[in-house]
Amino acid sequence: MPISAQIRKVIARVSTAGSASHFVVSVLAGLAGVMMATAAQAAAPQPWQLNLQPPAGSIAEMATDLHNLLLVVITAISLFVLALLIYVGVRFRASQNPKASKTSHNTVIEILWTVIPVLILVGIAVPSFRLLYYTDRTSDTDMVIKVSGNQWYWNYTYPDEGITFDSYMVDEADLEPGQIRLLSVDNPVVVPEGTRIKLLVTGNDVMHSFFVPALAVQTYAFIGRTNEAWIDVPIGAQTYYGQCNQICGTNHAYMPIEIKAVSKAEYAAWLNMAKQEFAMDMPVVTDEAMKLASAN
Ligand SMILES: [Cu+2]
Repeated sequence: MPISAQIRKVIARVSTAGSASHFVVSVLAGLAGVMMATAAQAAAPQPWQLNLQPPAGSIAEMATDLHNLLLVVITAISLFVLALLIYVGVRFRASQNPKASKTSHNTVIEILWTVIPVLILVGIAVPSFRLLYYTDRTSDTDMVIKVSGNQWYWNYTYPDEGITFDSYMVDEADLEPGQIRLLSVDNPVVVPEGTRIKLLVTGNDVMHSFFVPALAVQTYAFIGRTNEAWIDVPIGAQTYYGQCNQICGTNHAYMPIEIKAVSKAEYAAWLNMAKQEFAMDMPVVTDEAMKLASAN
């Protein structure tokens, strides 16, 4: 069942609980509305956007599901605590309780307020760890892209294809129709649709962070260290935008990420062009068995 349908179901259930929950219903309905509205947009931030960007691929879908589950849990807990506070405030107000109770212990309640939160946390840990280990599994990928953070641009290397290129933000004055201010770049990362891609993320100077919200990937880029991550690019021509997510100096805001998912045929055509334009200096091992994607 899609998440929006799940939320509607929760709303329907809450609605039957009575008019006291009217406010919660409005808030949840609003959130569901925003989620459905954003679901049709591009993989870029929208003006006045609430909630996450529409998820693309299995990782982002799992992350969004976890986020929505936690939203329900945290809303329920907050409302429960609020209700308790209002109850004790009214029930035990000074005018009705001139002689205050001296009660300081209640074993049953103390056990309950320890055990129930523990059970909630264990319940949350299950989907949370499932997602964590799923994002960690980088062996089952089709291709490899090495991402290097620099002050203030990204460099992308396709080791198996023998290409490498820098990717700079397009200045506002040079924007062409269809390009997005602060997000479009001169050389986007072009990838074939429906592909699982291993990312090897590193840095050449200070700390950066490779962050593409719609694909639910965020990996730090350190000098002298290579972090592995993977993205599950779904079927469909789509451009995914991201930004450096670690303050890295004056132009931190001006080193966006643009990942362009295209059809396999378009990718092949781009690769032909890229092999001319972005060829690496070093000789490359092209033997199928030596592909990095197959190395675990
Ligand atoms: Cu940065």
